Amino acid sequence: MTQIASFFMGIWLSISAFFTGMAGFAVKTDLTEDAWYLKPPPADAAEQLAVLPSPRQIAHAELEYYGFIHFGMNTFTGREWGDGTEDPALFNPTALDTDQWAKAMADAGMKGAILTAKHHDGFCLWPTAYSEHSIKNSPYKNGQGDVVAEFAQSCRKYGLKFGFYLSPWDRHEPTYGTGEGYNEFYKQQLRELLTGYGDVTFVWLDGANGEGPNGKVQEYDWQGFYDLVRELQPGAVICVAGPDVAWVGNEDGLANGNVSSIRGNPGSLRWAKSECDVSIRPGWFYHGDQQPKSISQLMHIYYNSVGMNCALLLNIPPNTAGLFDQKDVDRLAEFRREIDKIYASPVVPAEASVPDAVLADDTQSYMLSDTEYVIDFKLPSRERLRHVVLSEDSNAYSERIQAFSVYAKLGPLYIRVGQAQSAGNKTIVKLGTLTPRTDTYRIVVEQAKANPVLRYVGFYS
Ligand code: FUL
Repeated sequence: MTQIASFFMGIWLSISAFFTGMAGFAVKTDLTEDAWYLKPPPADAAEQLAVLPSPRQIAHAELEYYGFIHFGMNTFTGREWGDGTEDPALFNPTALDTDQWAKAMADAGMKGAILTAKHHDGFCLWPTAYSEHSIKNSPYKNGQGDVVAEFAQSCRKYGLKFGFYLSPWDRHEPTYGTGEGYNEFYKQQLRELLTGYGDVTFVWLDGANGEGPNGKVQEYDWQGFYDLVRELQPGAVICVAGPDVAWVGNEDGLANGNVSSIRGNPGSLRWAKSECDVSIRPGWFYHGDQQPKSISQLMHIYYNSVGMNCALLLNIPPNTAGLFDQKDVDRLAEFRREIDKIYASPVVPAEASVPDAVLADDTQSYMLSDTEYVIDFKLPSRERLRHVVLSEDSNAYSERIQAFSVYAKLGPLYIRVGQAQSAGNKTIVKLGTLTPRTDTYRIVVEQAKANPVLRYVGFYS
């Protein structure tokens, strides 16, 4: 039996490139036979299953797609990393309008936004009491301005969750590299941002790190920073150099394969969904000679982030006027329209081998029994589906599915038209362009840590 199975597996693999690069032929008609398709769970499955998201991580996962704003001294010097010696007088946006940013992001379908309150050059967009290197010594509003406050208010107005980036690496601050002295300074700044601007949803702690101007390297009191965030904004997630949300590992916005939210090594596993950060332009900061990414690049990013159980953090850099470039606003709107197309035509199966609970995108879920890893769906009519969306009830049962495939039935054959690894909170399977028009689809769970608990299976034509 095993030999026959691997023979057919070989056929799948060799023909797969013809269909989608992911798809392939299965010439068996009964995939349940001996469950030969099923791979064993990993050795540490039990430990992994005990790892669950916290309430703040659950709330964060629902946001899916949110904005990043890199704005500050670099906008005016044309650099990506300032060295901290810049004159605050250079910061002078002439038409700054944070409502324009927030409206563009909300219209784009984003659910939140994160502003660089301080980048590595140390220049602060709020009038901090702890440094002179800030907006209060700039011509903007004659030193009376506070971009963090304006932005937080615009986020509230347009229904966006608000967050800030406070670079731990500070190339201006003289105490940087002194240890305790800088840690206290940093905590004071954190405290100002955590207490002065209403609800904070994201605290984004960047991992880039270098020497201070004095040649010293700072030893951060990370735990002290985290404790302060927990004390003052218990609902906020601490991202990247923090415990709640992990960096996907590149700045291209690409997960490159479904990513599990369970991280770390056996014995010290923890939950942290990956976040894919990327800028709509080549730079994080605005440079007039750069152009926004194309729609096909952005859609590739969407499928490789939101579609792969990750969050998407898309940066839009305001220009020296203090506005989003109209080209970026238009591209964001176009991106929204393309994303909406994925979900525009749901097809609810007329019959399914699992209860209806999984066919509705709500909070009900269903645990597959040992004999239900092959799930059959009959659509009301023949359709050439374009996407299948699969969500596990990972909030309550952790992530269980590690590999699954989607098949379309053509005559007696089941053709594999899509494939994914861990499903998690949300996986979008983009089906092959040669998917046949049929009313019979099948999902096969090929590997799981324990019986999968499905929250939603959605079909879209
Ligand atoms: C990096 C920084 O060095 C970049 O300037 C940018 O802020 C990016 C999001 O994170 O580590």
